[in-house]
Amino acid sequence: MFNARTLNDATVAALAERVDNAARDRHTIPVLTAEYPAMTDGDAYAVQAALRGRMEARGTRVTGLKMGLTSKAKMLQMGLTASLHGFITDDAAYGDGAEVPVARFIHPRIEAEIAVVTKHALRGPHCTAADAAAAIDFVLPAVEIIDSRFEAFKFDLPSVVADNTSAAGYVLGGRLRAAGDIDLVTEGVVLNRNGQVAETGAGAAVLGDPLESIAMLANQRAALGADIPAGTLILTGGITAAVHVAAGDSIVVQYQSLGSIRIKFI
Ligand code: 0L1
Ligand code: MG
Repeated sequence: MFNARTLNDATVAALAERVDNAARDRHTIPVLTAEYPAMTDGDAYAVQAALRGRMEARGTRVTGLKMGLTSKAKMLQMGLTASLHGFITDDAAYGDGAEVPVARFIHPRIEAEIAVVTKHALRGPHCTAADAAAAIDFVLPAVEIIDSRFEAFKFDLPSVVADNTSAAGYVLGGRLRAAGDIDLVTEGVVLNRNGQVAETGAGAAVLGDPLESIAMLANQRAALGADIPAGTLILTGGITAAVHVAAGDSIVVQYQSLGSIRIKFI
C-alpha cells in the first residue's frame, strides 16, 4: 500500500526534529520534498512515527488517531486526492465551550468531524465498513484544529503525512450516542462562525460513510504493521472544507443528533 522507504534512519530523525521544532516554535518551513524530492509515503510515515516518538518521550500522550483528506471538499481545497492518517494528542485536547488561544498555532483552521471510540481492536488488511461497525462502541462529535507547519498552508502528500497530517488539536463535546443508534451517513452538520453559516455537510461526505474511513485507517495501519486497539478515539475526517479561524472568532458547530460544540478563539 505504501511505497518503500528511501531515506535512512538519520534523515528520518532529522526531518521529524525539523517538523517538531516548527510546530513548537510556531514558524513555517519549506515542504520536506524541496530537499528530498524522491521522498515516498513510506518515508513520510516513518517521519511521522519518529515525530510521535519525540513527543511521547517528552510526556505528550497520544489520545487517538485521525483520518484526513477523506472528503471531496477537503481534497479540492488542498489539491490532494489521497486520504491519510495521523495521531492526536492530549496537549491540545479541549472540551466544549473552550477558549482556545490562537497563539498556540501558526495559521489554524477547523473542521467538523464525526468521532468514534472503538470497543474491539481492528486489524487490517481487508478491513471493511462492516468490520468497523462491529468494532465501534460509541459516536461523538468533534472539531479538529489543523495547522500546517508548511509555508502558506501548501504541501504535497509526503510532506503533510510527515507533519502528522496538520494535526494541531481537537475539541470534543455534544452528546455520546451508542453506535447502533445513529446513522453516520445522514448525520448533518452546520458550522457557524460569528453567527454566520460557514459550512454545511453530512457524514456521507466522508468517503461515502465514516465507517469506510475507519476501515481505511485499519488497512493503512496494517500496512505499517499496526492495528487500531480497543478503546481508540478516532476522528474520521473533515466533513466540510476547513475554515480559517482568528482571535475573537466564536464557533458553534451543530450536529443533527449529536448535539453541538462551542469554541471561542482568543
Ligand atoms: O485532517 C485533515 O483533513 C488534514 C489532512 C491534511 C491536509 C490539511 O492540512 O488540510
Ligand atoms: Mg481533520
